[in-house]
Amino acid sequence: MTSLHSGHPLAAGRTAGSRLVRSYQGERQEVTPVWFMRQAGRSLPEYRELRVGTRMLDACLDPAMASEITLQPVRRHGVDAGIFFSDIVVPLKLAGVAVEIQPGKGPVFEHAVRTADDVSRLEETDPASLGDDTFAAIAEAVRLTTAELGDTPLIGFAGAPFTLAAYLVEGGPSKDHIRARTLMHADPEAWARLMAWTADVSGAFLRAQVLAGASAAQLFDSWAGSLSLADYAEHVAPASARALSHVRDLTYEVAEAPGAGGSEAAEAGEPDTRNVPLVHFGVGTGELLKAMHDVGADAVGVDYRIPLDEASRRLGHVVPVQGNVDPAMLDAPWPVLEAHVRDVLRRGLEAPAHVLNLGHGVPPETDPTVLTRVVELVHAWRAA
Ligand code: 1CP
Repeated sequence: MTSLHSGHPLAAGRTAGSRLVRSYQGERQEVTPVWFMRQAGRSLPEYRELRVGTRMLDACLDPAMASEITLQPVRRHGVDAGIFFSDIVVPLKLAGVAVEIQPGKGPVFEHAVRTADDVSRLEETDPASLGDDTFAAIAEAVRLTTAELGDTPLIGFAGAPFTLAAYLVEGGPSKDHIRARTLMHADPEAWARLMAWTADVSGAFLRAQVLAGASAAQLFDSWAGSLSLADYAEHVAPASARALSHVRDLTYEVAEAPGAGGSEAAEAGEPDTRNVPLVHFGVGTGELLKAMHDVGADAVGVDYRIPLDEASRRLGHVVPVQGNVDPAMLDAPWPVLEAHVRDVLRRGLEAPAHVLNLGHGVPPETDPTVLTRVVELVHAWRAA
């Protein structure tokens, strides 16, 4: 176990009692916390204005800009967390992989990784050599952001090895990630090496964010839903566990005055040591929820395809859930959206705790005033 430094927002007590952190730790809050995947980005006019003339990955590596973009949706919507503005391919770029993000398309790689030799070329960069200097711009952006956020937690994130491999093997976005799924069977040894390398690079990126001040971390395995449970368990889950192991050891102590709403341990005068909460999310992963929890996550993100009560049942009713408003509903008439959000909140009661989110990212054409209204609705809602 490794203690976070005393100035970290969790260790210093600024975010340890927040609705978000407590919900991820399974303690139901009177007010359900809410944030949105892709809350920073093209739905916000202030984002589009700031990004003019700056390429996506340059924006991610400019600490002042990345920090400002992260803060924009927190100021505007009053959400319960910031999600660090970056991208899942940023650590690959920092590890020397030639990648760019093309507007309207997504990550595109100069060289696709298709063979064992291609994997060996990646391995010429030893992930263990990626030190503080590699992630200096990331750590600086996180520090700038958490200084502004005060007692609102920042969520750090990284891409899970499979989702990153889905881009690396294809060389860019793909529909069914078929080349990646072929490689895992055609050359399981090369596949395992690719997954281990990616896990360590992504894990180092996640660790840099948490050490610099993030109060929770989310692993995005966005495309894991294209896998069968058997393939996930055999060829993917070990690497996702490996990615999370880079932050699993990070702990802090909750120091609350007895009787001030502190934990049982604190009230009994015992040290209350907790780990930084880890969330695991994927799209179309209804069949994988249990396996995705088992890799070492504290909470599981659920997309909009299965209701939260069913997701909670599949997780044995013991795992905090996050989700799962259908992004398509954001453009529906307010009464339709409102009824849907209330339904999600009610179903979320089946889990020990619930963080309201979308089932996937905010669509770029979303009217941002609708998101603010959803936040107000969630914050005003109470379990009957
Ligand atoms: O120029 C632009 O504005 C490009 C659009 C954009 C943005 C705003 C991309 C390209 N990435 C991002 C930021 C981003 N990416 C965040 C920011 C923080 C926030 O949520 O507010 C996050 C968490 C990501 C993570 C990410 N990138 C994921 C996982 C989450 C998810 O949406 O499933 C994935 C799959 C990517 C790849 C990616 N990057 C960008 C695009 C358009 C894509 C998807 C491409 C595809 O469809 O395959």
